[in-house]
Amino acid sequence: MNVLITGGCGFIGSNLVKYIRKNRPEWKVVNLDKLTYAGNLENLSEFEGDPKHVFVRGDIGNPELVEHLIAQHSVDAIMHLAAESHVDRSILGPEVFVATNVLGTQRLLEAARSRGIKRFLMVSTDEVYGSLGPTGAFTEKSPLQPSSPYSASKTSADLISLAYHHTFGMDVIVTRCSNNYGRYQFPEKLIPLMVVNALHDKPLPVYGDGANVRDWLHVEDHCSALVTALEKGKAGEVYNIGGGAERKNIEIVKAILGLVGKPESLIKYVKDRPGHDRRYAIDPSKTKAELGWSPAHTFEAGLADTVKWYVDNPTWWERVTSGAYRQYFETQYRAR
Ligand code: NAD
Ligand code: TDX
Repeated sequence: MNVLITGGCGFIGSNLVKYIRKNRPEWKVVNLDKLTYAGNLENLSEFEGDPKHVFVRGDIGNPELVEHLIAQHSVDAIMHLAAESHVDRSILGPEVFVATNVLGTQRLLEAARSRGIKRFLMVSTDEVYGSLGPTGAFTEKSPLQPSSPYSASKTSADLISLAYHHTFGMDVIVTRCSNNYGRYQFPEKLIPLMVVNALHDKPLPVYGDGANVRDWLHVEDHCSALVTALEKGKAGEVYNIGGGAERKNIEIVKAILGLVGKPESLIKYVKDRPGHDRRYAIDPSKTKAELGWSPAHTFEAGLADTVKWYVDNPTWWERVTSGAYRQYFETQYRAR
């Protein structure tokens, strides 16, 4: 199997490349990534010189490049992860979210269609469903009610992908996953931001009353679900992916402080995120029943392992926060 992964240098993408190289060593991975601020090729430095990992810097919205890569590497399937992914950034500047997540996805689909790609896996999000009240969980049949420019752009990408199945008969699968956590997450998202701030004795900014709920999934469990969906999913179907670990933000922030041994006086309640979704909870029973997938990590153990990784790897996040990680592509990769 030759698989084109888009966004393979981001948080989930780099974990997915590692997961595939380890668990599907016979697969060839072509990693197409634009290396925006969120793309870090250094995450994959262990694969320098590995013929089964081909990195190409480029834009998903460049059909000539995508078509060329599909032909050159006899690509069988596409796993589409590239996106602008941060809700707060989408509030500050929505345009790039539409350009990449909506138009970029449509152009990628079109390039895939023109080259007869056998399977297209669209990595969507639980945020397409909008916000829940205190009870219940999203199923694949829940109405789509996105709130932020980010989630509206992901909903558009999700639906245009399904339209390529219904209209053109393309073999498309959509996965909708809950909040991921784990190694290599950019320190703008809740968990790594709080760890890094706590280690610097800086305030931990909690939006609103801190009682918003997210449903957490270890990134490695997401990767195993994506590979399972690619292998066993049915064309035109949507699969929810979640870890059954609902937590209030404030509970997570306090747990992180406990793990790094810092005082709760660092917590600072700040102005709420505009349009802040109150609660997400995913019902993954269809995915479990039809694909035979289940998560391997518990939240408490996974969080402790993740926090330890950030504590043990200050060089990784210092290079990310200082911007030094950008030099890696120039010196290690482009030079060759
Ligand atoms: P990320 O921001 O860490 O990584 C995104 C990657 O996409 C980066 O490497 C970036 O350089 C690349 N990219 C951006 N624009 C590009 C373009 N035009 N062409 C090529 N590459 C481009 O994101 P993530 O957290 O790893 O999320 C990956 C995917 O999973 C996204 O589609 C996101 O919507 C989805 N998702 C994320 C979560 C989560 O909790 N992080 C949950 C559910 C779904
Ligand atoms: O500084 C902060 N303070 C805070 O209280 C940050 C960065 C976040 N929060 C809150 C907002 C959310 O309720 O924590 C929660 C999680 O925030 P994020 O890490 O920004 O994630 P979220 O907005 O839930 O979106 C994530 O999950 C779904 C990913 O970023 C998306 O890409 C994915 O689709």
